[in-house]
Amino acid sequence: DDAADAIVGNFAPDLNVGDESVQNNVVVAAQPNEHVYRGKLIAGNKPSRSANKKVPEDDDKGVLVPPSPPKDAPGEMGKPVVLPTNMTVEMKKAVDDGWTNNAFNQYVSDMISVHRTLPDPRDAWCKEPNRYLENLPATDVIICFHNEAWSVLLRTVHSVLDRSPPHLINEIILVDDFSDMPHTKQQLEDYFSAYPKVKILRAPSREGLIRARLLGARHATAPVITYLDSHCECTEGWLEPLLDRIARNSTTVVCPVIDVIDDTTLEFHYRDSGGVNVGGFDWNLQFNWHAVPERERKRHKNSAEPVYSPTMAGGLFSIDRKFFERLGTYDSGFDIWGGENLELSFKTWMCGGTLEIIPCSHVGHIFRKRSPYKWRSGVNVLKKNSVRLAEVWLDDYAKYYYQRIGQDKGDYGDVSGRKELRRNLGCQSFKWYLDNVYPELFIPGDSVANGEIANIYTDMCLDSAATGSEVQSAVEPYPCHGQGGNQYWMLSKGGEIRRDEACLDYAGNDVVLYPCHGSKGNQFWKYNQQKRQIRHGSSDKCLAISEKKDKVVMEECDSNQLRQQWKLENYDPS
Ligand code: LR7
Ligand code: MN
Repeated sequence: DDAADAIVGNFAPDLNVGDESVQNNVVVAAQPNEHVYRGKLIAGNKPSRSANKKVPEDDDKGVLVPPSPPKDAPGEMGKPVVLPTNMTVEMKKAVDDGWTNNAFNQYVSDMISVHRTLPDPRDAWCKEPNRYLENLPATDVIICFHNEAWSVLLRTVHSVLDRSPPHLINEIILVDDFSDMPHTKQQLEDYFSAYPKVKILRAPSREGLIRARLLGARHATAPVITYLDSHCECTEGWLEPLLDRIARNSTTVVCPVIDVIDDTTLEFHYRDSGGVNVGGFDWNLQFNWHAVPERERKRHKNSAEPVYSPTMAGGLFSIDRKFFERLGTYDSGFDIWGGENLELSFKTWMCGGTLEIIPCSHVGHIFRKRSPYKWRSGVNVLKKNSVRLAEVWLDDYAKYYYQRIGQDKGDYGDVSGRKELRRNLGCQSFKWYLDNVYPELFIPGDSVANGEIANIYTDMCLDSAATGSEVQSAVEPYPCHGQGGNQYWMLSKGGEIRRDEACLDYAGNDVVLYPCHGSKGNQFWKYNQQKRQIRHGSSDKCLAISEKKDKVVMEECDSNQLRQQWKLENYDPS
C-alpha cells in the first residue's frame, strides 16, 4: 500500500505512505527565534510579538507601501542565494534541518526578504493599453497550509498584497490544516493582525488540502476565488489577466503560468510565453505537462494569448465562486493530496466551462522532490482519491486506470452523491472530453496488447520505473508481479511498446525508454506470436534476456533461443 509506486514525474513529491522513517520525519517543531531566523535578518522577516512591529504604511492615496529591502539583499530580483561551502557545524545542521522539515532550503528562504523583488516576466502584449476590462471582479485568495515554513508563508502572502491592486483583493484566507509548528499558532495571528485583509482559519483536525480548500471556500464572499499553494510568489500584474477572463465569461477557469522557484537557491526562473506548457494526464491518473499542441497554437496570433489546457496542475487558479459551487466544488471524500486537480479539470470541460492557462499571469512555486509532511498510515490515499475520480468521471475509460493498479480498487467509500451531481449537471461524456479537449492522449484500447511482457524462459518481466519525462532510462528484467505499475506496457497499432509517453527505444546500445516520437525507426517493434519473438524494426534484432538474466539485450534473431521468447498479455492483433 505504497503511494510511491503511483507517483511519477518531476513535479510530484516522493510519497512514502506508511513508511516509518518518513512518519518519524514529521516536521519537528521549529523554534522560530533560535531556528527559523538564523540567516542574515532582513527587516520584516522576524515575527514580532510587540506592538511596534514594522508594517506597511498608507501613502497619501491610501495605498499600502511595503517596506522595500535594499537592492543588494539576498535573493532580490529573484536571484539565487548560494550558501558558502565552509559552513560551521551549527550552520550546516541548521541547513540540514531546514531541508528535512520542508523538502526545500528553508535556511536560504529565511535569508531572503519576505518582500523581495522579482523580475517582470510579462510579454509586451500583456501590457498594451486596454488589454483588460476596467471593472474587474474582486477575489478572495485562499491559501491552505500544513506546517509551512514561516518565511515562505509570509512571502506568499506579501507577494499577493504587494503586487495586486488593493481593490481587487477582498480577503486573503489562510487555512491552517492542523499544523503543529509553533510559528503557525498565535505568532501567525499576531503578525497578521496588522493586515486587516488577512483572515486565519484553523481546521479542527488534519483535513488534507482538499477539505482545507473547501473550508476556505465556505468563508469566501468575493465573486472570484483564487487558490494558491503556501510557497508561492506572485509577480507584477499576475492578477488582472486572470480576473479579466472570468469577467468576460464566468465559466472560464484560469491558471497562471507556474514559474519555478528553485528548491535549493530560491532563484526565481520564469518562462516566457513561447515556453508555456499545458496540462495533461496519463492513465495512472497523474498530471503532466506538454508543449502547446499545434491545433491550439494555430488558434492564436500572439503566444501571450490565453491557451486552452486539458487539465490544471491544481494549486494555482482562479474561478468564479458561483460557477465553482455549481460544479459541486471538490469531492470532499478526497483526502490529503491528489486527484482534485483532475476532478476540477474534467468537470470544468465536461460540464460547460473552459480551462485556460494565461501566459500574461505568472506565479512562482517551490517545486519539491518529496512530500515533507505526514500522510495517513495504512491507506494509499492517492489511490483512493484516484479511484473515486475514475468511478465518477471516467465512464468506460476507468478500466485503463484499473489495469494500472492491478484491478485492486480497494475501499474507496461512497461516490453516489458525486455521480448524482454529474447527472444533475448534465455533463458530457468522458469520450467527448477526450475527443474534443485532449485528442493527443494515447488510448490503451487502441493498442494490440496491454499488460505485462513476460520472458518465457525466466519468468521475468520487462520493468521500468521511469516515466515519459525521463529521457533514456534503462529497461530491466524483474520477476513478474502481475500488479501493472512498472510492468504495464502497451503495444500500439503503430508498433510502439509504450507506457504513457515513454517508448521502448533501441539505438544500438542499451534498450531504453525514450519519449515517444511516433516516427517508427528505433521505436518500431513487431511481435510474432508463433515464434514469440519481438523483432526490432531498424536493427532487425530480437529482444532477449541476457545469459546472466540480469539485462534486457538485443541479439541476432534465433527461433531456437528461449531467451528471445516473450508472452504479451492481452495480445489481440485483430
Ligand atoms: O494535508 C495537507 N494539507 C495542506 O494544507 C497537505 C498539503 N496541504 C497544503 C500544502 O501546505 C500546500 O500549500 O496544500 C498545498 C499543496 O501541497 P504541496 O505543495 O505539498 O503539493 P504539490 O505542490 O506537489 O501539489 C500539486 O498537486 C496537488 C494535488 O493534490 C495540489 O493540487 C497542489 O495544489 C498542486 N500544486 C501546484 O499545482 C503547484 C504547481 C505544481 C505542479 C505541477
Ligand atoms: Mn506546492
